[in-house]
Amino acid sequence: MALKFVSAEEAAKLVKHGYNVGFSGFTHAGCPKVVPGEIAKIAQQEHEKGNPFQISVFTGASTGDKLDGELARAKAVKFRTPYQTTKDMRNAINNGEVQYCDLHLSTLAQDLRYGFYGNIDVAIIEACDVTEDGEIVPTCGVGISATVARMAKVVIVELNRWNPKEMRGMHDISEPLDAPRRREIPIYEVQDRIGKDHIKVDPAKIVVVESNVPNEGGAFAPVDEITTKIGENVVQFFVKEMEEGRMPKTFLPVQSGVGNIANAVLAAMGTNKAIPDFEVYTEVIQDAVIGLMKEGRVKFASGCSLTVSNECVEKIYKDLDFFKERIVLRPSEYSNNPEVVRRLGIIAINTAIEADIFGNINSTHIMGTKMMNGIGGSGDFTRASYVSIFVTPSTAKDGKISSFVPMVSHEDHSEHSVKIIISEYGVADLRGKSPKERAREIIEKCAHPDYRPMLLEYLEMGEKQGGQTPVDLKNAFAFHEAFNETGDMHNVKWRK
Ligand code: 0RQ
Repeated sequence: MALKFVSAEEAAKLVKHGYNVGFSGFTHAGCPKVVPGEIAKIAQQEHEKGNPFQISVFTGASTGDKLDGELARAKAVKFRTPYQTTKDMRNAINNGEVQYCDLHLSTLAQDLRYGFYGNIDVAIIEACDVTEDGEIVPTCGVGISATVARMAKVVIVELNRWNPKEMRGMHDISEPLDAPRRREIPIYEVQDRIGKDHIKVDPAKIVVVESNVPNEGGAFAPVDEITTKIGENVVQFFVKEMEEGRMPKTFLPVQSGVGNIANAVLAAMGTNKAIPDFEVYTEVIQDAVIGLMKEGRVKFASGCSLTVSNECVEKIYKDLDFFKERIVLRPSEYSNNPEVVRRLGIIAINTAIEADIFGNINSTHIMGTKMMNGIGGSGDFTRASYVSIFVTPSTAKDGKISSFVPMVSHEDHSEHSVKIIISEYGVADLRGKSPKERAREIIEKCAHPDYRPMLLEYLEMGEKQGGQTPVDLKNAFAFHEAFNETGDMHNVKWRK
């Protein structure tokens, strides 16, 4: 059956007000780049006529500006899940225009199948190839594509020729059975493949839009003094763990979060030869992994997306035979699956916005209220990992904010899941410690020296209250209040 080709403008008309729309991709990688802009135009035209036009947006993770940015600026989004990172979507969430449900990324595809959000009306999938019998080959990100493409009544394929169709073979696509018939996920080693190299749908529901648009991958910030020190501290921790027999000398697969700090940590791991050549089982594969793969330091990477700079993706495309043997891109419910994470003994390294002195982590909210990005995959990995690590610079905003506070203003990862915290000052090992012991460990090893006396003072006030966890409720948010009132946490005032 011949595929139906239409313009982006025509395809966008298939999306109606009130629809649930599922998009491909994971971070900017693999997201559709031309149809969302046309949907935004329709929304603006309808709004000008006084008509409502808003959709619910379901994706693997965050997306690029051509998706979240364009739709948010056009006020075309009613509901958004599970993760976002663009400035305009973040603002729309924080000013109440968009209802945002921040979700563990591994759960969305399954929650959609279980009907928690209703049907998917239209799926929009970026592909490097599509065949007449309905085989769709994704590009740099997979996310929830297989599920939304299967569930949707209409599948708009953005055939983006910027990506070579020889990418076929890099993906491993399947969907698990739903409860109560789910079986084990047969990934026993990082490189195991359990699915197909494409998404398969009924070709009758496909319409194809051709495009040729580069990815939106910006370059990483150069590694600075603080991120370098954090990276070195992570490496020192691993070396000690191996020396003392708590981590196998052959090492374990690594997950690392997204962003500059995570990239710097991986780079530090690659440089230090005390760390053996290692494997990566993660969600986002960043530039550092690709560089280390070329050097033979990273042996294999399983991920959900190639979240790399355009310069880096071009290198991958020029050397596809090499990279197809060393990279597999999976749906997020496999790349982030807690069953697999626990089985493989993954080392989870994620970044915190703030940590409290008991080891609770806030990954998402600034001063407890404003959404930054979302929990992403950090929870999928942290809870199930062999050892969970959170990294953060000891301060933010020129030292006016301490990343270590008496009580987190929002909690994403609890003290029960967090094993190690690392800042540029050192490594706090929370394993086997009571809350009081953890507090001293975090203050002494990780907090900025400026804030240590204040944190110790708080701890002593808490200890006077008695109990297992030395919390002083009157002063638990004194650091945050000082920042909100004076713009600087140094000006903390205790309530007596
Ligand atoms: O602000 O952007 O204005 O400069 O937060 O912080 O230090 O540059 O670090 O880019 O790695 O982001 C936790 C947000 C860190 C990210 C978070 C301000 C700081 C800066 C960014 P500016 P940095 P990063 C894999 C796993 C949750 C999801 C996750 C994240 C900006 O890593 O979203 O882990 N993680 N996913 O100044 C006020 C504080 C602050 C603060 C930092 N205490 N108070 N502002 N900032 N700490 C990815 C996926 O799931 C796809």
